[in-house]
Amino acid sequence: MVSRRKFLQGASAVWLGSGAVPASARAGVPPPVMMRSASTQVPLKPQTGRPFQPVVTLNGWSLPWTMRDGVKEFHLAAQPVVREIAPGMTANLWGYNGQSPGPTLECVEGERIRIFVTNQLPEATTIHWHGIPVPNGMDGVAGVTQPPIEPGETWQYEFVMPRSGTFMYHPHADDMMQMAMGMMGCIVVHPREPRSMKVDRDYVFLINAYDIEPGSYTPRTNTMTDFNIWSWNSRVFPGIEPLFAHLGERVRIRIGNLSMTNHPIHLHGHSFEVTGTDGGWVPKSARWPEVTVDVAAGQMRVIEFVADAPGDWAFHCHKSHHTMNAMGHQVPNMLGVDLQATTDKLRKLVPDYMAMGERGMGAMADMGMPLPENTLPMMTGQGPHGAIGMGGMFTLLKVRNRAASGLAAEEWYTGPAGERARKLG
Ligand SMILES: [Cu+2]
Repeated sequence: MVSRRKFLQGASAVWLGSGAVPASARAGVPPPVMMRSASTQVPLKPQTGRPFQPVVTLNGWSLPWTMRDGVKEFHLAAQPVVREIAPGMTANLWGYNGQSPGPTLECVEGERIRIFVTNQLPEATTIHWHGIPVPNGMDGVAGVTQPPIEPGETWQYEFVMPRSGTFMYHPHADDMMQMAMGMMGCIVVHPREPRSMKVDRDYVFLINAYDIEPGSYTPRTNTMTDFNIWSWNSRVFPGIEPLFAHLGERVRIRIGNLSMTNHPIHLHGHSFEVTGTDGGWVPKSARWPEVTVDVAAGQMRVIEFVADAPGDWAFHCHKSHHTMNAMGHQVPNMLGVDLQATTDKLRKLVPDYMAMGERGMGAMADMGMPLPENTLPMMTGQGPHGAIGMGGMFTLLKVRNRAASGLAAEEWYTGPAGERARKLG
C-alpha cells in the first residue's frame, strides 16, 4: 500500500564502505538520499525549482534534490542493494540509492540539472541519459565520451533539459552485467507550462527481467532470453501495486523497457492512445486507439486514456510466460496422459509426490506446493472469486466512482448483478 516516504536523510544518510568523510562531501556534494522501502511512495510536491505535477513511480520513488544557484542538484549512488521482488523473495541486485531501479529524477523543461554520481560498486560504471539530447561529453559512454567512473569516485554531469518527455538512465560500462543486475531508472521532464498536457494520474515504471535460480539470490547475468523473473520496476505480481483512478479521470502511464525483449502491454476495459515516446510527444493527429502497446527493448511508450469504466481491470504483458513467476521450461506436456500408475509407483519412493499437467496447469494456482527458499509460486494471488493464478508482469487498474469509494488495494469491485457472468448449469 502507498506509504509515507521513508528517507534516510541528513545525518542518517549512509556512506557505504568507509567511516571517513569522502572527498565528494568535502567538495560540497550533498549526501545521497536513500530509500529502504520497495512500495509506491507518495509523490512530493516540488518546494523549489519550477512547479510541476509530480509522477507516481510504481513501487518506487522520486529523488529529492537541492537547488544551488538556480541549478537542480541530484546525487545518485550506484551501489549493491537488496530489493524485495515480492513478499517472500528478495534479490541481491545493483541499483541506486538503496533500491533497484534507482529513483525517478523529475525536473522541468529548460531547467539546468547537475547530477553527482558516486560509484560504490566493486567495478567501474558510468551513467547514460537515454533519449535526452545532451552535449556529447555528457552522454556517459565509457571509453567514448569519458573514462569509466572507478569505484570510490564521484563524477558530475550537468546539462539543460532541452525538452519535456520521459527518459531513462542506465550504465554504459559493462552494460550487460550492470543492467542484468538492475542498474536503471526513469527521468521525467515536465512541460514548462504545468497546465499543458495535464492529467489527473501520472504513473511511470520500467520493464526489466532477471534470471534468479529458485533458492538463490543473485541474478545470472549472462542469460540472454530464458529469464524467470519478468518484472516491472524489479517487482512481480502480487508484489506490483495496483494503479488507481477515479471514474472520468485522465490517466497517463509511462512505460520504459530495459529488458532483453519486447513486451506487448495490454489494458482491459479501456482503449488508450500512445501520446509520447522517448523521442518526443506524438502530435494529436498522429495518434490512434489501441488496447495493447508493444514496448521494444530500449523504448519508452507513454499511453493516455480516460478511466471511463469502473472495475478491477487487469493490466499486464500479453506474453503469457511473462505473467508467470519462476518455473521449469523443460517440462513435457502431460495433457491427456494417465499419470495414475506412475504416481502410485513414485509415491512409494516420494510420499508427497504430485503428478501435474494431465488436465492443464490451472490447479497449480491453488496448490500451495512446498517451495525452495527465496522463490515465489509460479501462479499466485487471491481475488474475490478465488485464485488469480498469475505472476510476473501483472497488476490491476482499479477504477472507482469518486462518490462511492476511496481507493484501496484491498477493496474489490462489485458491479451490478445484471453485469456479471453467471453459471447456467
Ligand atoms: Cu512481457
